[in-house]
Amino acid sequence: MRTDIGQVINLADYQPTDFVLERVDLTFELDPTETKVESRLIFHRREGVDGTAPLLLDGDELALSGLLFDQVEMPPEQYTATPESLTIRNLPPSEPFELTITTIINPEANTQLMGLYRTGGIYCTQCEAEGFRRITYFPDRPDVLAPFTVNIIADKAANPLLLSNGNFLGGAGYGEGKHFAAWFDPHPKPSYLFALVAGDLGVIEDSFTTMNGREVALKIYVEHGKEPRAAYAMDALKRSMKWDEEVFGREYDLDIFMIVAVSDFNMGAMENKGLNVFNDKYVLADPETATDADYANIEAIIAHEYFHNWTGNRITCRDWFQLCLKEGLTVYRDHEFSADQRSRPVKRIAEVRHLKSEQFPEDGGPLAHPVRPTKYREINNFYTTTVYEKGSEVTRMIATLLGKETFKKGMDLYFDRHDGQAVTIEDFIKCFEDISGRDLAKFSLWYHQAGTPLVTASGTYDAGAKTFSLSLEQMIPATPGQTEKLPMHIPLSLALFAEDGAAFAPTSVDGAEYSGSVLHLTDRAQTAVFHGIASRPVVSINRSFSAPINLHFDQMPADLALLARHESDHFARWQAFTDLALPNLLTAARDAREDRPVVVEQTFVDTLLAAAADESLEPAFRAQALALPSESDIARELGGNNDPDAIHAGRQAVITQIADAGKDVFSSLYESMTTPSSFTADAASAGRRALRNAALTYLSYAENSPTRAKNAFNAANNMTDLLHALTILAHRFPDSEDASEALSTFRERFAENPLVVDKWFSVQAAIPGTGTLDRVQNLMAHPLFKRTNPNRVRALVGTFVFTNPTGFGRADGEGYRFLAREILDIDRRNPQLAARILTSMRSWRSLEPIRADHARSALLGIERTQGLSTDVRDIVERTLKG
Ligand code: B3K
Ligand code: ZN
Repeated sequence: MRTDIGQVINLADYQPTDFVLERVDLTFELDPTETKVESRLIFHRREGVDGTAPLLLDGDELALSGLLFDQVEMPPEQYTATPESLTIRNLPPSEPFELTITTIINPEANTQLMGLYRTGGIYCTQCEAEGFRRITYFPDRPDVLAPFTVNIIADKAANPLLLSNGNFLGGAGYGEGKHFAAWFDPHPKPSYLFALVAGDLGVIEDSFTTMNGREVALKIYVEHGKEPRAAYAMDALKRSMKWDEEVFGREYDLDIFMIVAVSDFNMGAMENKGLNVFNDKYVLADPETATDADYANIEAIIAHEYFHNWTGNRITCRDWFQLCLKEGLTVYRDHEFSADQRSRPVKRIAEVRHLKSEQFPEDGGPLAHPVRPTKYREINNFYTTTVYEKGSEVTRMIATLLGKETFKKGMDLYFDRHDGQAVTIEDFIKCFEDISGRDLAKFSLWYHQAGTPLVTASGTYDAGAKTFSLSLEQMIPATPGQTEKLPMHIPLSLALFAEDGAAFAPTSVDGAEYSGSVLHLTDRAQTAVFHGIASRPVVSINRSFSAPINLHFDQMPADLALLARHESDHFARWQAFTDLALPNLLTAARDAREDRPVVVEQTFVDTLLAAAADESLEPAFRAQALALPSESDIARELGGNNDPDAIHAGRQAVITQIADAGKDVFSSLYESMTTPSSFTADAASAGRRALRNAALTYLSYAENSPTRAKNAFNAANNMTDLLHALTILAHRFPDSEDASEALSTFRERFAENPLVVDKWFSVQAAIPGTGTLDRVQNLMAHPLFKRTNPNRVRALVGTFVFTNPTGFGRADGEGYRFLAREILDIDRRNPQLAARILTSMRSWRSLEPIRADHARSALLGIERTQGLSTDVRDIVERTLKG
């Protein structure tokens, strides 16, 4: 493991390699502890490069066990091998040459889960970002592309399956008890897209006929016995393939597409060419074990990895600074896919909720960085919500600015112009500038300036002139390393409504470009004047969340109530509910802190209950309106000196008042929002379940009794309902007999199913209140807890530190000290996982002083520890400094 302080890599230092890699030919002789890797590489020196420059190859914890030059052993004085690099001198000035590099690696001992490792008897790889260098010495960077041939030799009985990227060339027996398989991937690819899987797995098979009539074999490999649970993933895959043809004109390009599900995986999934490797959490589903949210995630992640085939694999990143080129764009594509498969406004609401709860705190804290960063110490720490989700929002803004059709033409140009290349954000933007003729310089700043812009708006109506003037001002907060910010091009989707809810059509607009109902804010301050407005309008700004900004716009509750009832954009309706809810929640938190009674505004309660009962609205939308901003949303809006206990108490009081006022509405929803007894995972049924469960939550407050949730738990015939009832019992009535009984029943019923056991841990880790820390510590000693399984660690430790502000953020600081101890323990095995969990401290500065002090001490304790991984060292230092 790399435990140095990590060298800083700067975008400005980018240089192409001195040598061009022409071909890669790998042979693996698999063995649990001594796998032999023979890599034959054909290189030639790049034209114009100094004829004496050495060849530098990357390594990580490697030992060289053989090196041939054009099949002849290389004299030791010609090279230097260390665990981190192989440097070869005196190479030919221009003609191609072949190197054969042999390394021996130990997959069993690889607990970092980077490179080649073994999980549950399965060999599998994870190479992005820099894992390939843990397999063999290689120019391990995304701008080195070559076709790969892969030969795999392994014990036949233990590994009937030998898989790699590309098309299958053939296989045969190979000596006693062994066999081999050969794969060829004709599409030049960087090493991070390499994959190998070997072992004994079950499979489900299907096929897809592409738009040009080519047959593609589809295979999803899972543990034996779990095959039926991969059916939904297969269906999602076929829908993704079709959608990418219809919407982006992209066709698949190999004879076979494979997905392998494994249970020990550091993230969600990986888009290796033709051989995606997945965390089994995002493949396996059936009604008994998966929630509606699980189904939606599976659909989205299957699509995401598949879409990478064009945005990431065919066109890849020149260097890791360009990560958002593939990630932001591919998230945008998977968001659009899910919106088309489900309800567009409900999907948009969920996306914005996620963006605000995860990315906004990152952008407003010490770990803030631009969508395209300019320096890093550990690239794995930049697979962030900023790169992914804000990166997706930036892509969405291009579509909003240019309009769907021009955006599509720009994408076509990008695919045509750059297929087979490793490119930059500038290359991407240039395609849209060329196709639209628009100057996107001010827009491009979205990639380079960190921080969530604050747009302040105020409006005045002139009845005599029939004009409405809207003044807008943008401010981008200072972030680490960036104090001065320039104004950016912000597309604000905007509409004006009359008292009766009808939209005004302005006769003209000056002061700002307003086209296709998008107002273009390009200067620091601008006033747009809308002419021909017959009466005082109610303004809806940033409809569909057209720009990822914070908006300060003082609107009267009555105006918000009008938008909540009449906005044709349902996202904006939901935004109006949120804008009505937030001041109530903020006031409640302040009142709770001062021991004052909490009183909720009547307009808010009435509007919310009217929407809950409004049958013209889809149930999923109503469920979203009823799910109030979370405790961390409230903390973010309060902005500083935060007391998690007061925020929690205030929010609970608000919920109780809504529940009391709406008891009848909620019981009738609970009765009426039933679904057929045979479960279907479609969005409409999921929406009905979501609304019914929201009603159940409110009823648990109104009735202040576990009985209804207990009955719901006993009656549930699917995981969504079962888990919801369990959550109410555990979170609302943690000390009740009913809660402990339900938790034991749940554990006993699902003890053999690891993904459901994860849910059992998560529910308990999220129980509000100071007692949960003890519970979490006891659970860590439970026989079902597995420290080596990232899903399990995330389910217990991750849920606790990320989603439980009152439990984790205890006033005595015990939660922060617990985290510090766990980080050091996890870091010894799996630095990436440790670093990710440590980002839960990103908002420590906005805590009240006593908690902030405890948090700082815990962070300092980590920082002072010797032998930290580069991953954890980077996060802890930035968290303390920024
Ligand atoms: N590209 C991978 C993520 C790799 C993370 C490496 N630390 C999955 C994805 O975004 O599709
Ligand atoms: Zn991705």
